[in-house]
Amino acid sequence: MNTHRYLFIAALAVVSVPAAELRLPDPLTTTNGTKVTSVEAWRHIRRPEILELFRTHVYGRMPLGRPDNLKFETLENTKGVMDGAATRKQVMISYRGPGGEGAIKLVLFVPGRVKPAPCFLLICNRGPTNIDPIRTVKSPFWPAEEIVARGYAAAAFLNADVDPDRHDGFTNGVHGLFDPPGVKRSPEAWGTLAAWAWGASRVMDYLVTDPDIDARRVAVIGHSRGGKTALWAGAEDERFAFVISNDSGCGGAALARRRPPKAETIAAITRSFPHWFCENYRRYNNREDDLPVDQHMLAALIAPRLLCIGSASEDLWADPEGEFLSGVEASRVYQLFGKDGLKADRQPPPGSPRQEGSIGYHLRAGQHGLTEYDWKCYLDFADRHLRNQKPTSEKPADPR
Ligand code: GTR
Repeated sequence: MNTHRYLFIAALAVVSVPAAELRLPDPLTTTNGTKVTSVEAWRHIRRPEILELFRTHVYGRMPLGRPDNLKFETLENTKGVMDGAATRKQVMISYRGPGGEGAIKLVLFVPGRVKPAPCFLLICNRGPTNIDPIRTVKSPFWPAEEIVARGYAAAAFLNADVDPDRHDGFTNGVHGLFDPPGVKRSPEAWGTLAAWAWGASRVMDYLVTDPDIDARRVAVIGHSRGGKTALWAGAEDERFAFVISNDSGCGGAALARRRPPKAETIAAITRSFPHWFCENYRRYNNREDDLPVDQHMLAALIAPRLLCIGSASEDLWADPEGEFLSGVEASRVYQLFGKDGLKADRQPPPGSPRQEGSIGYHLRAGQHGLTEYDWKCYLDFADRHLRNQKPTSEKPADPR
């Protein structure tokens, strides 16, 4: 190898692809090259096309929506918890497939003074103690007391109830229940992130039946692998009015094409977590430019609904700037709806959240995590944009 070529490769290895040279696919040009200039064309042509591309190449296709046999069983309904501020409910959401039965246990605190209440649904990927219903442990990962004090219901479930976070050849969790037995998996079959997103939609199926909840104002929130899941849940299920991606990184909000030196890449993530995505995704290992989508198009699938992207300054593995740029690039789709997306052309410094438009962004000083500060940003954003979204008596339809 000659020296020039060597230097060129060395330079590539330490600098991410500059924004102007990213050659991102255009959310507003259809696969056959037509420009999308109306909400109708977005809704009926380009949005379904992008959704299908993400199913085929990234997350895989869910084999079913709401199972006919979905059941809700209220295990507990206790008024006057949290010093009288809330009612605690625990609900078992169960389903059956050819491979057996499964269930998600939902923990829900409803504020006594707001009915029906808007709700934050946390996809918890950090074990049961973080969503302790009894509140012996009050984890900053789920500050249920603060959420309730702000007038929102706090709901949470464990991702592992839906599908354990282990690569076992897709035999456990909902894959084992619903995937046709004895049939070779398609390269587009759903991975574990899609399974968790499916679980979030089943929780939504319950929330629309609970008169204490205003199902038109439900936020879905997740951290890291949970943040990737929240984005995909919001893309697949438009009943979520607000989607929150906290430090979601690669396969979440971060642009795959940027490849900054310390960030996770498609090759790295499909090596460490082969079960998260569909099999096709690994075809783009070190070939990000060939992907027909990038993650700003996932953010765009949330339009015109509310979206918050949170990053942490030392969380280079998640590429904070790439997460920010997704929000910026998705904004053009919000503009099509006559809305501001993310009102910032430069990544704001730590501690200066941008919350003016329908896409919020904040950079927190510090490391990877979902902290009280992150929650404060999301609750502030909700106070500004979600709280006054008119509650209606009409329930949103199940998209499937
Ligand atoms: C990391 C993984 C990330 C992120 C994170 C998490 O190990 O590489 O993509 O999802 O785990 O979920 O905390």
